[in-house]
Amino acid sequence: MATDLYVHPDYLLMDELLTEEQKLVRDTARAWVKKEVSPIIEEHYEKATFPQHLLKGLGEIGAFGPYIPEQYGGPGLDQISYGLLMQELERCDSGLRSTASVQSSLVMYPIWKYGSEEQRMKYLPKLATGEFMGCFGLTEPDHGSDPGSMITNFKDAGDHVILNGAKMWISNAPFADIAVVWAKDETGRIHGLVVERGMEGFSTPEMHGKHSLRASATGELLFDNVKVPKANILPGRSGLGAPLSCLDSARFGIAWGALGAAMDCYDQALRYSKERKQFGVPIAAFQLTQKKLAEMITEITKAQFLTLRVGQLRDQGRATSSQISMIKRNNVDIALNIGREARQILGAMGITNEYSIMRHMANLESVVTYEGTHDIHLLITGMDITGISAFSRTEPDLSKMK
Ligand code: TGC
Ligand code: FAD
Repeated sequence: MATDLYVHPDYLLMDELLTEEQKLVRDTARAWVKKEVSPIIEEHYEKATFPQHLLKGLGEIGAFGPYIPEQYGGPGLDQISYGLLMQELERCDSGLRSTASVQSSLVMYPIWKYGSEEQRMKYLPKLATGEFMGCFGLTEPDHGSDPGSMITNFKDAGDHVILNGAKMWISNAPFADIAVVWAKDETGRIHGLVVERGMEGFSTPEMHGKHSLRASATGELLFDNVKVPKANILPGRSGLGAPLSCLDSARFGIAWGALGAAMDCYDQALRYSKERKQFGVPIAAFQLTQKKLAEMITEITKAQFLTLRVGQLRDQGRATSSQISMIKRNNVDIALNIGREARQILGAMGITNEYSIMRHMANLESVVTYEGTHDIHLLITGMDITGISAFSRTEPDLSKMK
């Protein structure tokens, strides 16, 4: 990849609404990414390897559990800082952000919110530094958008439970030290269990052949009569709402991250259009190029303010799941469209690995699917504004219609 010249677009002076601490967190992450990640990311993407040597640095910039309180080893930052960190990581590569947002929102968050004090003290400080890495097992081979139908289950066996089943498409699985796994008890109620690498009957085969998110490791989680101590069950919450509340936190980070990818594509297209000449003038002089760039910066600016507002609401404890769902859907959608337009502005150069646009586009095809597909998020908004769930397997309750 060419030298990382990224300058972030701020058309409506959003920086003025950020605190000094938030800007410091963002700028530190940006400088670290430019120095440590930009020079090597293309090679890892092409070889489909995850740059594991970056884990310590990710911990040092606060990317693992940014909002986890200091007493558990986290930096105790606010939600907007978390968002800005994810924005900077995905500005470079969605896989890098995936690793950090899974660790933060899908592993540390449930342990912090629903774990016992012993579980918090045992896992959180090591997860914050990257000494321990975690993954999150919700999706199964036959149950993706409908996780409530999962079949992974456990049975009571005295001081431990016996876990059986399989999870698929799990980010970080191949190298994770622990997995937060969602499984049904004998009554069919969903619980979170912390499964540790080394437990007999637990394996994490890597999945290969991805054309997307190639610099992130994805795997399966297989449970063959795994003995999990009861002390590893998260006691604080059960039911499908428990994993879905973790998704709220992760989707919030993804919304910021996708915006980062969009800004990177725009920034490269703008710079290229001013340098590349055809018909004797920079291609930026053509009205059709300007239309593309003008539409990109408009969508980016709208998304910046949507995302910041949900960040403010989340910091106040007022952001709803549906609001977070909307920004995840919107920001990934605009990022995909901006990637496509930016690629066209670069002509043939746009398909090469000298620029990150094509890599962003391929990565975003995963991002638009995981953490709830675009269409599932449309239906979440639909449910919120009508009061009727389109996911119902039975006749809708029309008395709840808004
Ligand atoms: P439904 O009946 O609507 O809800 C069941 C219970 O959950 C509550 N709930 C939520 N609670 C907290 N946060 C949310 N976002 C919630 N959404 C729903 C709900 O109130 C209810 O509670 P209760 O007390 O009444 O029981 O559930 P449903 O079975 O109809 O499904 C709804 C649906 C489709 C929206 C949901 O299941 C869904 O979001 N599906 C998408 C699945 C998904 O996003 N999977 C993500 C897997 S993890 C991942 O992709 C990581 S990628 C990581 C990376 O690399 O970055
Ligand atoms: P399906 O649910 O089979 O959906 C297929 C199509 O049907 C989609 O277009 C969908 O929108 C549509 N559809 C489904 N139901 C409806 C409906 N009711 N109405 C309208 N359309 C519908 N999961 C984890 O648990 N942990 C992870 O760490 C993780 N990491 C991932 C990493 C990558 C790279 C990828 C690609 C996925 C990851 N996932 C992870 C899984 C991800 O969350 C699922 O892929 C996603 O939830 C969709 O499930 P599915 O792929 O089974 O698609």
